[in-house]
Amino acid sequence: MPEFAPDPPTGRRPGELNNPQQRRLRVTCQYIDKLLSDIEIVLHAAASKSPFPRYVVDITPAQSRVIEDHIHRLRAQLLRTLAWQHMEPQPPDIPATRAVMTDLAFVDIAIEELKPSYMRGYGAVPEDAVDELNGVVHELRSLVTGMERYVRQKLGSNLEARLRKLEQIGCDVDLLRLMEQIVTRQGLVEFRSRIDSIASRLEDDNLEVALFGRVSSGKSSLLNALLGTNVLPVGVNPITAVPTKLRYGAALRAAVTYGDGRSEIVKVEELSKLVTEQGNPGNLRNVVRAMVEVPSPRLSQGIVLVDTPGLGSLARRGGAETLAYLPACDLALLLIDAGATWNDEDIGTLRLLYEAGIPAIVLLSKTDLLAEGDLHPVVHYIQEQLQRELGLEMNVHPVSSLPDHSILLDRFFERELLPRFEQARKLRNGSVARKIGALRDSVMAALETNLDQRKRQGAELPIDAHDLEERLRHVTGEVGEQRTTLNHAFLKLAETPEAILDKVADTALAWMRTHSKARLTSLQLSEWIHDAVREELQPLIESARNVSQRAIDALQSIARQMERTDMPAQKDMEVFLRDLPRFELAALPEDINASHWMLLGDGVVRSRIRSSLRRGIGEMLQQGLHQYGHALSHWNHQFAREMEFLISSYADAYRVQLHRITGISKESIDAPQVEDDLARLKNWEANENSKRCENMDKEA
Ligand SMILES: Nc1nc2c(ncn2[C@@H]2O[C@H](COP(=O)(O)OP(=O)(O)OP(=O)(O)O)[C@@H](O)[C@H]2O)c(=O)[nH]1
Ligand SMILES: [Mg+2]
Repeated sequence: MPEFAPDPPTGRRPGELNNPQQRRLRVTCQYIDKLLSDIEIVLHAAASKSPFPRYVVDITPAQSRVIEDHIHRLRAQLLRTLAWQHMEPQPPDIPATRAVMTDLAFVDIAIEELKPSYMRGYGAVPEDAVDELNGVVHELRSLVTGMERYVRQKLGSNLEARLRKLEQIGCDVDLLRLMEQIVTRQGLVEFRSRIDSIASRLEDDNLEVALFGRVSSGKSSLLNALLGTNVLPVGVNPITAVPTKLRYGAALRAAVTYGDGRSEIVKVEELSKLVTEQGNPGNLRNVVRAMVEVPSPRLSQGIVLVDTPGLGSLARRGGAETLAYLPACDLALLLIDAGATWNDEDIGTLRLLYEAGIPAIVLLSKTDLLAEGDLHPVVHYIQEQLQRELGLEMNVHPVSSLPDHSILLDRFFERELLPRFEQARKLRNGSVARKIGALRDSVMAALETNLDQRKRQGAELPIDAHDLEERLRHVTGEVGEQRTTLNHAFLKLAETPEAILDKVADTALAWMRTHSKARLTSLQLSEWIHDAVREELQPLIESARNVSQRAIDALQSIARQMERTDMPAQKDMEVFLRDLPRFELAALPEDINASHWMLLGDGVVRSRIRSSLRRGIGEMLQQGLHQYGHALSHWNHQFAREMEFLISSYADAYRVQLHRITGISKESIDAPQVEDDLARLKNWEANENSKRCENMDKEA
């Protein structure tokens, strides 16, 4: 080494490049590697199943191998190049799942831009193509959503873990697990969402028991007494303004959900500020639901009790759209106040429950208020009324929330509620078992068609596959578009306080003229305002129900034509429609005294009523409606998501089966494996029975 050679800068080894130069070297190597990967994609094009190939394959497999050997050498040299500068390739830092999700998000955007509203940029879309185009969009989208779901749920490992957990708590999931394995092995992805939803049903073994009854009938007090708590606010004035669920938890805890979908844990002492009419007048804070966890042994078996705001005058009116306001529940308790006179609201609520197919138990509350000998005649009278008005033969159970009368409540819980709860659980298990059975039938049908495919091709088709496919597309499109249509309508409703004022002024005028009265009380006005909002909402809810009903009808008819047993039921949809938020005005409007207008013409009186209302509550109405619009929009989002999932979980499976039958989808199959899987499904029951007998023998 020459004597005066300068020292290299601190830390630098001989022959080493500076940092930017090293970075450049690394980036270039990475870039070259990426281009090599592109070449690999080109080489593999011949083997790819893509229906949109980019390359004309002019390379033989042997040539392809030689090129790959070259790539291999080039990559080895890239590594040597880095090693020369004492560097290594950096480890990857993007999770593959995130990359897949990002690409799927772009796929989703691309699909969205096929919608008629975007297509119009290229010229008018023919009227007769609009529905089908929407159908095309939503068919594609449902597949992307299914894929996203799968990736998000940890690529199916999640489902396995869930099934294991279910097994630990004593669920019989063997058949479901076998189907999951077969579906994965045979690439029958169209069944995954249904396996998933059956697993969710099994996991959610809670059964909801909701308390109904007029304002102040004692619902909240009864729940407190039943659970040995005082967490629910009670009082003589209308109290409960937000449906509140009580479920088991190791410690007392409360959470609320707002109209915009946000949830938060709140202090138990603060609950009353959020869920009561006094603490949160007109529900200005826009709470849509509350949940309290209570450490009561009575809840530990999975009973969830639901405290509800009374249906009030809604119940008297009835009608299909009122059903939407009912909280989703498996069993209802209707409280009739022994201290009040019996009225047709109680009948109305029972009728609503009956129409919604919710089994109900009738309770006579506050029986401590009755004199000794009065209990029996009162119970008898109510039973008679139920028989006369509804034709229902029902027992009425006396209860009281006072501690001295706790025996009544205990007896009711043990002898009535628990058995009914068990019965409801059995019903639910039966329905899940039927769903699993139907799924097994359709997985078998899919496997059989795959085996039979060659035979079927060219053979006479027993059904008009083209027509069925078109109908499926129509259903998927209509349900998929519903979310947007409803959302627009809800937000529009929220921005039209003027239309509500118009309606109320009309009603008020008509009432004044027919009753020759000049005073409009604040209670009357408030009720008319609520009615007007509901009337605006009603056709929207009706149309949502109609679209959903039509879709389910269509799927059922398609399933029958395809001789399938797996199909959605109308009941599946009714549950999604429930829990519609209710509109509440923050305060009562003032009375209107119209005595000196009475002699004026209708037009003038109407416009005076209107301006007086607008002065008094215009701003409040506007604000209330605005919030209501958001709560509705959030509800719609949830409803649409569940509905789309339900529809696509069936429609996808039907569609794929049609493709199989017509030979459009040509799956390369491992025939012996398919036969084996098919045999295992076919012999499932026989095997199960013999296993059970063996076990019984062993036990004996
Ligand atoms: N004597 C007697 N009073 C009761 C009983 N249960 C409730 N009350 C009283 O009835 C009133 C109303 O009770 P709540 O439990 O708030 O009634 P609610 O049905 O929840 O009322 P809302 O939430 O307004 O619909 C309160 O003043 C209670 O103290 C009972 O069993 N016996
Ligand atoms: Mg209450």
